Order: sequence, then C-alpha cells, then structure tokens
Amino acid sequence: MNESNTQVESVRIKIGCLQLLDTDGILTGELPTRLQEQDSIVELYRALVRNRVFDEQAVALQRTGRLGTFASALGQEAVSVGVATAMQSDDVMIPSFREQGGQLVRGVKPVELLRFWGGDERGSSFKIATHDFPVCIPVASQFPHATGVALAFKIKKEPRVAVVFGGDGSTSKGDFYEAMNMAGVWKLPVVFIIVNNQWAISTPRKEQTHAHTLAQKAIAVGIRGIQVDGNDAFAVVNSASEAIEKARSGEGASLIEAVTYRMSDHTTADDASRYRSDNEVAEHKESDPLLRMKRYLQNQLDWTDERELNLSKDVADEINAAIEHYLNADSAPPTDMFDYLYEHLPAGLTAQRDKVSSKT
Ligand SMILES: Cc1ncc(C[n+]2csc(CCOP(=O)(O)OP(=O)(O)O)c2C)c(N)n1
Ligand SMILES: [Mg+2]
Repeated sequence: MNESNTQVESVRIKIGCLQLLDTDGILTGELPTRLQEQDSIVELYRALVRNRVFDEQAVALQRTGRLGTFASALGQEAVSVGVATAMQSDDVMIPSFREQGGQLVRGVKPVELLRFWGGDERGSSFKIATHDFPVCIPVASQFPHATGVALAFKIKKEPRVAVVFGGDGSTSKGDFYEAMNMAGVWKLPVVFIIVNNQWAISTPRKEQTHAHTLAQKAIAVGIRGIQVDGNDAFAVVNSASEAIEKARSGEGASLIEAVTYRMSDHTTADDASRYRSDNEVAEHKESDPLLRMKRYLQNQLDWTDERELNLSKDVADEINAAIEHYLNADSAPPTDMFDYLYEHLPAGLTAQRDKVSSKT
C-alpha cells in the first residue's frame, strides 16, 4: 500500500492507495475473498472485455448515425466492473454516465443501454436490475439520491447498501459534499466511488482542486476515505467489498477514490486531442486494466490464445445480437416525451401532445 501524506492545519491525514496486481499481471497481495475460485476471475475478465467491446460498438453506432452521444469507459473499465462484482444483488447501484461495464454486471441488458443512449427512455426500465438507478447525466445530482436511498435502508432496517459513482469533476460540486455530510452524520450504508480519470472534459485533475487527493475529502465529513489503483480490478473488488460490508454491518459510509485514466475522448461529442497530448495518452497504455488481467491469466491460469479467442467471440456475439435487437425494435412513440413528467399534463402541453399524436 503506497501512502501519501498531507498536513491540513492540525489534522494529519494518511491516505493509503491499494494495489494487488501490478502492470505485469503479478499478484502483489492476497486475492480478494470473492475471487478465490478461478471461474470468478475469468468472469471478472469477461466483464472487462464486455465493457470494452460494448463501448467500441456503441462508438461505432454513434459514428454511423445510429446512436446519440455516448461516453466510453476506455481505460477505466476495472472501476465499475470491480465495484459491481463486490455488490450483492439487492444492493442499489446509482451510476453516473460511464458505468455501463458495472451495469452489465448487475444484469442491465446491453440493449437497454443502447436504447437509453439512442434517446429511448424505455432503456432505463431495467428488466433485471430493477432497483438500480438509470444513467445520470447531471453531474453530482446522483449523490444526494444515493444518500436518500441509504437513509431509506436505515429507516427500514434493511441490510442493503447504496453504491454511487461520480467523477473527479463531480467532487467540486455542492451536492457531493452535502450528500457525504449527511451520510456521515446519519452513519448511512452508502459507498461513494469517485472515479478519478484525471479529466473532467477538458479540465485536468490539477485544475479541479488543490486537494492532494480526492479521498481526503471524506475526512472533512468524518467518513473513511481511501485510494485504490482503479486499473487493478482485484484491488477494486477488494476495497469495494470491504467498504460495502462495513456499510452493511452498520459502520457507516466510505469514499473510495479509484485512480485511473480516461483513454477515450470525454464523449463522442468531444475531441480530446485539442487539449491533451498523444504522449500523455500513450503513457497510460501500459496500465490498461485489461492488459494486466490478461497477463495475470496467462501467468497463473494457463490462459491460451484459444481461450482468449473464444471469450472474445462469445462477447462479440452477445453484443452484436443486442445491436440487432436495438436496431430492429420499434421506435418509442413521440408522445412519450409528454407522458412521464407530470401526473396531470398542463393544458398547454396537452394541446402540444394532441398535435404530435395526430401526426403519428
Ligand atoms: C450539472 C452539470 N453541469 C455540467 C455538465 C456538463 N458535463 C458533463 S460531464 C462533465 C465533466 C464531468 O467530469 P467528471 O466528473 O470528472 O466525470 P468524467 O466525465 O470524467 O467521467 C461536465 C461538466 C453536466 N452534465 N451537468
Ligand atoms: Mg473525470
């Protein structure tokens, strides 16, 4: 565990950064309890590959005019996939907008995600992960929701945990502090996952905050804050499991800063080459989370090219089938845009709805 120290007035803070798998795929600590079986490690790798293939295909769909704006998780897949692997099925995931890998682990279907990003809100009505929250675009607004979910669990005495995701940029927003503060005061079962991918669109981490780490923001509200190597899926599973189980057993909230790197553009509407150099991106290639897991599998589990190919093919088949389903499904009726915001539609909108309805 690497430790970074910072002196804040009279409070001495120590933030540990956990790594279990180095960039060569060598295990430097104990395997998390949840990953003792070889199958569970292969499952974790499959989930990472699924995230990557889904993202590649979603970007291709957007580039050919068949999907709206999309946010790829290229390079940071181990965060949401690792955290989702650590959750129990009746916990609640409250994602931001780059957690599709973890959502897929939770049972959200690829076609549902494609529908959402294709502008069809029916994609947010999950068939399996029914209690999980949909993608959240307004930055940091998901944090108070998570604190509210956790408060409900506490009041109802349900042994469940709310797990919420936000980026480095989101930690500059008031909602983040307010949500964390109340989670601390009420000792709520919520885990804040801060995905520090070094960029908030074109704003680098350095210009986001003068704080030495993002994890230390937890200390201000009296909850635990740790850093984890966010490109190390084992370390993410380990630290998330620990924080989630502490929350479940009544020990309150935690913040995990997962240190990673966004290798893609911010979204398909962005061109990152306008504000960061190719060299910077190239430097992070060696710490790719999939590469290090693959190296581990090759070193430890007799991972042959054939097994790799079979896995890639299975995943590609699944995603291609989801794309076919998405492209061939009926579009949502345009009247949907009026139907879900108000219990009783105001008169002005009723007239508009009638007009749209008469044209369809
Ligand atoms: C309230 C709000 N303000 C601004 C935006 C525009 N916006 C979208 S993503 C983003 C940056 C988010 O950065 P970060 O939290 O680091 O997440 P990342 O995109 O890196 O995953 C901004 C400013 C928004 N979606 N919501
Ligand atoms: Mg960011």
